[in-house]
Amino acid sequence: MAKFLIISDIHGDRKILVDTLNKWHGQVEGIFYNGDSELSATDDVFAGVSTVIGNMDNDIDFAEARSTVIDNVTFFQTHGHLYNATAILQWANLKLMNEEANDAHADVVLFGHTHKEGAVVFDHKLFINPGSTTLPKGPHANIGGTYAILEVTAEQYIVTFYSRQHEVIPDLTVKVAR
Ligand SMILES: [Mn+2]
Repeated sequence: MAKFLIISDIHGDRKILVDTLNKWHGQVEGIFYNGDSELSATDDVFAGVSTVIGNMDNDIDFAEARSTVIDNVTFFQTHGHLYNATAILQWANLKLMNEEANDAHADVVLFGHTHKEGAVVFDHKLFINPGSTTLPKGPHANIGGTYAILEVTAEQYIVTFYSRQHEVIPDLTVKVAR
């Protein structure tokens, strides 16, 4: 079993990122930060963290997107604004990200931008938005901010969402077959 930490859209709230990284240090096989940190790409906090650029990031040294393979899982990571990820009345618009993810042969797609947490299977891939730790939107904004842990077992993907206090939000857990 492998675990991955996924966090996004801190918008300058460096403290929650440091706090969350400390909390999961040594317990995850990969750490993904999905954009809109408003920090420098070379900030110490990003050592060992896979990052991408968000629409509010000024440092052009952040990558636009990345594909990463860890433990036989291929991840496609991007913020979402470059692929029109924002949907007005739905959770997110996955169509353009999906085309890019197909080219990357991705199993799991990681994004942010909408500040709405969720995990869904679309076109045989698991799309995960951890939400924003700091400026949450959508029906679960009252939680006060979220991030996600993905567990990959031989048979399943399990996505668990956590609050800023690192407490599990049980109602949001998503389990899907691999
Ligand atoms: Mn944002």
